[in-house]
Amino acid sequence: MTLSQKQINAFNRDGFIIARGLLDDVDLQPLIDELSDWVDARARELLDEGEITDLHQDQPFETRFGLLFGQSRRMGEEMDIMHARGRAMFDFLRNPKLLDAAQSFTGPEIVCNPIQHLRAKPPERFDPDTGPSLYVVPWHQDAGVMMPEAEESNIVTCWVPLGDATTEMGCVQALPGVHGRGYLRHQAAGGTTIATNVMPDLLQDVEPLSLACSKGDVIFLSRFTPHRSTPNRSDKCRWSLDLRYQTTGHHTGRTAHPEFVVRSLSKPSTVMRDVAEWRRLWIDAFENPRGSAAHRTE
Ligand SMILES: O=C(O)CCC(=O)C(=O)O
Repeated sequence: MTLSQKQINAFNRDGFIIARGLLDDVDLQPLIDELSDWVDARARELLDEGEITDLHQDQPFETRFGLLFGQSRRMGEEMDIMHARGRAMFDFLRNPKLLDAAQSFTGPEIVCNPIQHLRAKPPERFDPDTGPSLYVVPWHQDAGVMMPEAEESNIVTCWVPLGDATTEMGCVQALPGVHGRGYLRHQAAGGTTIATNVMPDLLQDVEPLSLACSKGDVIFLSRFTPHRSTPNRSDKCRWSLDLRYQTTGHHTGRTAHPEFVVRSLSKPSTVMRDVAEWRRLWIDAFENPRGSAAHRTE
């Protein structure tokens, strides 16, 4: 189902919307099962290496990763879409409900943009670092993590919780209405791209909104909407995907990594349906680096 005109108007006004109940367990459970298997296999590797001592195999999806991460931060290594390259993940990237909604912004020719992440934000007690990380992200616009060539590209961010993502769990926060100011200058920080953030003096006049979600909700964000996320003060992990879809033919902002066509009205044969081909594209990008994955800091 495409989004309603009311939802599109709200997106245009605020720079984001939460599409409540867009997805259900049929959409999410295959992915959760695949990720549970990934976590289990990784935990067994780390147990064999003597990195962890307790597999916590009876713990549910919501709590197991945090308990493992608390024993070794190496649990989080390579736990991302482009490294795990699972079949259920590939299928989810092409989920028709998600694409129908994204189509409201991109039109019917849709590419899956390669800037995408899986995040399992652990409870803060297992991740006591206070600095920016993949899990606690400073204020930024997605335009700030793209090459400047993508400034005109029609790219929408879809933030998909795989369970509840409450304020206590460190949900996304956004600044309403600021997307209308266009690209705001960003700065690099801490020597890591994870910390790219909007110059603080550009953001002082707007009150942040917490975008708390229930499982099944999806947040759509403009690439110019400043957003961040806060530490997870609960006992559960805050699992989420952040995906981006765009109009086919527009610059992706990340030429080092592969995009692929997920929907096409005019050329249906260009749609990628083969998980092996998707995996091959990512492996090739890592083994034969080219193009740019740089963030934007001017
Ligand atoms: O998931 C988060 O905590 C932050 C996500 C984010 O910053 C993004 O999707 O650009």
